[in-house]
Amino acid sequence: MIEESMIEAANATLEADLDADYAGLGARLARRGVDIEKLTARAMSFGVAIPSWGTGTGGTRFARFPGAGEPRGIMDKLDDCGVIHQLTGATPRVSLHIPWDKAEPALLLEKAEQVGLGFDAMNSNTFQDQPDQPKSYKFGSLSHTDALTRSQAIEHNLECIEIGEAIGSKALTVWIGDGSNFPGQTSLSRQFERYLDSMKAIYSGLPDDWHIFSEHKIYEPAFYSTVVQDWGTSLMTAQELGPKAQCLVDLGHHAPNVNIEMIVSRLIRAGKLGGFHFNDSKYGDDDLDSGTIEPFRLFLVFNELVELEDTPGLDLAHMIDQSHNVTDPIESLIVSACEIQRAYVQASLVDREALESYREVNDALMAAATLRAGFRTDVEPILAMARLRAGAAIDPVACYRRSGYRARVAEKRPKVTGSGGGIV
Ligand code: LRH
Ligand code: MN
Ligand code: MN
Repeated sequence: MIEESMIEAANATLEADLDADYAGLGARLARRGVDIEKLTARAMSFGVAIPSWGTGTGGTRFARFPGAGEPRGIMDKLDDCGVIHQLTGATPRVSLHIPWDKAEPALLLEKAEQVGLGFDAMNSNTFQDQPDQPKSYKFGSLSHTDALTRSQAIEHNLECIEIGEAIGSKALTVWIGDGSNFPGQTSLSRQFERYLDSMKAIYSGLPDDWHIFSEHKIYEPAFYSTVVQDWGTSLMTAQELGPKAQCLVDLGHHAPNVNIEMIVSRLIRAGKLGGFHFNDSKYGDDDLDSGTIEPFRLFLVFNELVELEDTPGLDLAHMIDQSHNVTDPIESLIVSACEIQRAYVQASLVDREALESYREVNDALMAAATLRAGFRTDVEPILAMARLRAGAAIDPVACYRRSGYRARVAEKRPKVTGSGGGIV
């Protein structure tokens, strides 16, 4: 972890400027009838979970170029996540992926407590084969034609729930790579039936206070058809399973230009939105840092969330799901967490009464302008003040660089050489 005194010293050099910026923004917002303190309180209450798998350098199917001090396993990953939360104050939980992060639950809990973190949704993995696994997932997992392969995948998901229960998680996210690469390769209808039956078996093992999230993705690794390819299939699944089943929206899992904020709105209407995997993309499931390509789209998603935040039962799991190829993953995750929090605060300062009144009289121009006014407001002083008040860093990336954390862990963690593709 980073020394508290180091964060305090870094903040001390920036605090006077921040106070001035905060006062200036506060005065400007007051003229718009907005109380800056309310926004800062909202920023401080916001949290997004870090994906354990995001702390290592990712890769493409062509190559992976690891950096210095790559985490050796889940304990190192939790250390890195602890640093991210220390500096941002916005990432209080970690989402684990099994079996990548498999460890003794007592040790996971001990480490999490030591670094000040909790656990968010568990993720199962039936999109890869593990060395000691009897049945292969080459031709599918929960929807496989072979009953024994399906049972193996079901058992794995039940094991994820068991580990999750022991560490205080309350949800399981299921994403499968099942599908087909050739027209005719599989029965689109029977494959989906098999998937539903398997999901029902997992659902029946779900504790009462848990949720199961179905995560859709348009394509990849299957390139002709994917079993859970869109929110329609995901919603159908969640509705068929029952009240503990909900849909998870990964921002990168849609065709280009799809109106994701509208999907969000529809899923909330159905009472079936469970959570997010935030990331950004240009072409496909690029897993780029949140808010770096289409910040306006991220804002529009949060605009729906804020507009509908009083919907009874709405309790979302906000998680990041990124892959970092050319940056230090800790820095990318810090920046992403701040960008997601930024979109939330920007959406929170939209004048909803004015927006509604323009909508009522079909004043499209002023409605759009009212919305954009939120997006165009530079809320950085609010985010920085929220961090300062939480004991985090005013400028988290600068503080992280100055701390020398990466160099320090690189001394302990063996150098990893580049290899072929893969996401872990
Ligand atoms: C699939 C996905 C899913 C996996 C993760 C590693 O593309 O988004 O959430 O669990 O990536
Ligand atoms: Mn995802
Ligand atoms: Mn993905």
